[in-house]
Amino acid sequence: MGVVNVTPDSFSDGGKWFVADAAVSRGLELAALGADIIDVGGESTRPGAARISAAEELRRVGPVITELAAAGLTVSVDTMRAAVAETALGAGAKLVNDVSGGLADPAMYGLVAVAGVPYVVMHWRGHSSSMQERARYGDVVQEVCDELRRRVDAAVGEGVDPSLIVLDAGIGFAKAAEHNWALLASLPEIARLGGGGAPFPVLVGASRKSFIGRLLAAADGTPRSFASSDDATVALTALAAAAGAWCVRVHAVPGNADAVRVAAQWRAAGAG
Ligand code: PMM
Repeated sequence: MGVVNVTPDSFSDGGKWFVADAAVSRGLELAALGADIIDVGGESTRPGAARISAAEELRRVGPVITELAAAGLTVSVDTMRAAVAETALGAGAKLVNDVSGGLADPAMYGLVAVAGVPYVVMHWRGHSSSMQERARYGDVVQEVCDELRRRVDAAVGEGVDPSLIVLDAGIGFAKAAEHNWALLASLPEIARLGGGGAPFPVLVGASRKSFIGRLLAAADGTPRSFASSDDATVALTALAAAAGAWCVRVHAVPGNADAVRVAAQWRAAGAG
């Protein structure tokens, strides 16, 4: 999954694709480079970010989704708002990626249930303005699994088809670095929500996040820049895909697409 943030201020690529034409070109480029899905978002979720209106969100993503879908790409909409998701699906999006897992908008599950599209349920504890205060866990893997289970049960209770649910541990969302690493090392457990049932597909969104920059910090403690952490993102992609991740959400596609193919071969050889 290649990321197109139509925002002035995202984590890692803020501002670059804020103009619709640039965003469309970027989406086409990411698809040509090997992304199977293009994830288009209009609302920044960087820590501390303030919300924008639904009208502004739609103004940003609507034309981009329309054009990318018309070009034949598989588009997902990265939104917490049912109204934005509904318009995006009408414009040709095929998947809803909800970083709030349905918590931000009570109308989301009903919309997804009727639309019958794949739905990414991400672990989330509140809006970006205050999320890092909520990065408190005893056993982070268990708590994330329990909280995701509650979201899945609520979604299914409102008619969402469980076979269309994709889980995401929400790397960087109300998480400190140690929480991110613990969750990444527990993808098979997260897929089964800490229990023994059938696994859900899992999406991993670790690309260019600040815990990678901190791991790779210079000797004086200066974190590695976002754009210079792409090799490390590729390493994470290989590990996540080898652990069974269904999808990785990334900003730079080529190395990650290669890593996914290597991991698929690795798994196939092991299974044989
Ligand atoms: N991260 C961001 C935005 N959307 N969606 C999912 N499912 N998972 C994520 O981890 C995720 C997301 C924020 O990252 P960016 O601003 O660097 O794109």
